[in-house]
Amino acid sequence: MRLIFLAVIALLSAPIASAQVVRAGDANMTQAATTVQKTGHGDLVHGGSGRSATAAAEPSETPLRLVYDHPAANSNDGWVSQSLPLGNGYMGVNLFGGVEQDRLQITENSLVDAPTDKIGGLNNFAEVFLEFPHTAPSKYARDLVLNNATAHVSYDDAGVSYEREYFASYPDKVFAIRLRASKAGALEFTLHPTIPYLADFRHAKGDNRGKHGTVKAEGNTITLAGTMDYYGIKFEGQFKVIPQGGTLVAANSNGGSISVRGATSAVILIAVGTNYPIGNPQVFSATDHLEKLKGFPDPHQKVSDAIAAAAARSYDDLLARHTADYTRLYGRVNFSLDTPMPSITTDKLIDAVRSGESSAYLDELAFQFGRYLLICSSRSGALPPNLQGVWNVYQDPPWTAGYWHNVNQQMNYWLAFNTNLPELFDSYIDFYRAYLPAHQALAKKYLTQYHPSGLAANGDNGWALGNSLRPYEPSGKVSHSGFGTGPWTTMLFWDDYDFTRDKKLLRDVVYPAMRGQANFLSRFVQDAGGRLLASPSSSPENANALQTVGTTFDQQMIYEDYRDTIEAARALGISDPLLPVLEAQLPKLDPILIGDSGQIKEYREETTYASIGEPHHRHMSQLLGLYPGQLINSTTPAWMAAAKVSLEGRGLTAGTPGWAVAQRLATWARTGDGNQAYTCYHTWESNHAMYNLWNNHRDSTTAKLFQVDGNFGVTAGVGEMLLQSHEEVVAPLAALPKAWPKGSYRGLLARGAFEVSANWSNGHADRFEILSRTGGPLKLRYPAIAGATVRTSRGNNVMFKRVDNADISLDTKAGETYVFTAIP
Ligand code: FUC
Repeated sequence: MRLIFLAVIALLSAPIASAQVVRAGDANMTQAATTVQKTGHGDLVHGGSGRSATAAAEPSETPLRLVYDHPAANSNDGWVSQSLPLGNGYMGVNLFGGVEQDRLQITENSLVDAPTDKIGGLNNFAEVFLEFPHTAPSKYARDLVLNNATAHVSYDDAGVSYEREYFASYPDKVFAIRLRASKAGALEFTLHPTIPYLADFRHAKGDNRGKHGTVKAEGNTITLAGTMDYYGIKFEGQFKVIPQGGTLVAANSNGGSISVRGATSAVILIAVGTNYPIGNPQVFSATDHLEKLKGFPDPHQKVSDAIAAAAARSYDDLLARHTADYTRLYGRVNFSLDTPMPSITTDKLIDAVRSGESSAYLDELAFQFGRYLLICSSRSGALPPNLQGVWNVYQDPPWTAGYWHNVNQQMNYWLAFNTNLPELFDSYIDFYRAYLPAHQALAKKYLTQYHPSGLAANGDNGWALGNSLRPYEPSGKVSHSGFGTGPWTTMLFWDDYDFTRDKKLLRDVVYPAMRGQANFLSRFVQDAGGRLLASPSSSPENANALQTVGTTFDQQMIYEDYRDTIEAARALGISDPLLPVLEAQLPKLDPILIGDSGQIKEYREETTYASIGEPHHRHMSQLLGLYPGQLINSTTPAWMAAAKVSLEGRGLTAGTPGWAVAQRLATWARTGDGNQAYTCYHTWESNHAMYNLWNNHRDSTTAKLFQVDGNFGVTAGVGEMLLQSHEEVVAPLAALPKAWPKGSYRGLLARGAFEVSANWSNGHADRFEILSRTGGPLKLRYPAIAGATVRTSRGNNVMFKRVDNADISLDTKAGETYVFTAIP
């Protein structure tokens, strides 16, 4: 058994095959596309040819593992910086991997305590302990394999090899653990799940914050169940133990536990749930906290069903189903810098980078780790990832582990599109569907408060979004952020369409969301000498939350929403009485002003750079038109030059949070400066990557704070270095740094639904392959690309139009791959 285990690891660590890029006419790709169309998407909320048709994992995939030679410490520091996160959207699990005592901490994103700004919020669902009679381990190893989302612990004790494998299955809604001993009958352990933070607690306002529950073992199953009082949440977890050989004893002396003796292997299955109804507006619309969950079924049935269905399958079958589901997403993109896996453990690798070295392997690993975390935390049928994804150990997590919309939540999804995981945005779409009615009511409330003359005669005022959303509470306006938070959010919806060209999604979801924002905003902006300005307006968190009019943040986000809404209506061929309003307002938004330092002003009242606000502030909301927006680009050279002045001004100073380093990375990439972008990446790796690669919000190793946005943000930013597609131009390797002279990638996604692969050496492209998922015109930009050879995957010559030496255009057919070689 040990041999099998080692063989699997050895396979994953096999040297990378030199040709990383999908060969022309890749069978996998075409086949996968057909399968998806035939099966009609199953779990997706919508179909359409562009959204998820893509290749399965390739054998030549870069093997990526986080590897350690010791367990995570059983402490807060251990949880934050050493435990390994797994998840299937429904639950997150932090794995410690101890020898005498393994600890698995479970999170379920709807288990929420009474919210206030700083306390309450997401709660810790369960602390699970596995105890072993092992005291003298040798050859200890712990890893997380990103290629198939499995984790492992192995060691020898008293001449026997022990190994555990862990994974979180989305299709089967369970977390699975398999324990094995190399000697028959040598496996012995006790499973002991507990409920953390059980207490009666009276909140300052008098609200009851109690949490009650019991853990009972019966037969081979332990049931952990209880209530969290404030919202009347019912929660349940079931733990089923299936040993091979030996005896099993359930006990209830000190909470429920199950002990196994004399077995050779065992499987543990875990399912969890609450009575939170995904996608149901009642949780937001009901104003009384105890009305929010009223009428929704106790989780007992769904948790029992999940456990029973999973237990009816073999472990190998569960693993195969998990792997197929996971690799269908993860395997779409490969990124290789042609570097071997280092022989040192991941914590030592990070130490080396902290001491100034650079590591191409860590560059690959951190990029794919963001994609891994999104697959673990953003699945249709569950809540979207919050500030901590789907991982929380605390009773009072930082900022309640809520959904913060003045940068954090948007950043959570930037990578979904350019790194080819668009359907993972579905969990946010479900969330939006649920919160929409409450936010339509807010649009009316804010218009009534600020601009009653803007109220719609027919009652349709669109929807307004503030900053902080929680699973049970709609957002309200806060003084430090303007209503640009809403259109910044619908930018994600537009990108979902623009990257996939899924017309059904555009019609059913994207257009109504964008239009609803535009409708509200068109009633909210006020005439000021011929200009239309948001009033009141503030630029997120800078200048002590100065409330003014027409900040660049609000004006740019409103501009982008109007422009994209108009384009969406055109793509749908629909007429809408709102469109002439938007067309008339758009030119009056005046979204960009250049100041006395040559900078993009953040405030209209600003003179020189940062004459208002902090020069090095973490937020740089005046640059959102450069990234993730598209207003500032190479066709607006004066604005681009001004954006660079502001970006230089913001700098990368000590104390910049992890997410803000990630935003600087992606924004520098949009200027085309790969070296500056890489400097940001390296800064993030050395100051913000913890030993488990989680993003440290702070740049201090003594006061660490996990926030997932920075993980997602660096992945999106690296994606922008490798491929850009704003300006309606596909531009591979648009910000390639000197640090990456040679490499390849496969399967990144560009607007227009193009899947792009590239190989380069000596800093110069050797080959591009571009799969057109939905057909249509392709404009391609790369230096001297007009001199390249262009063929279809079947080797037929392709005619293209030369715009200039670096720009060509061609018409593409859906499903065809175009191969560009001999690039001068
Ligand atoms: C915003 C940021 C902070 C933090 C918080 C959750 O307030 O400015 O840095 O990320 O959200």
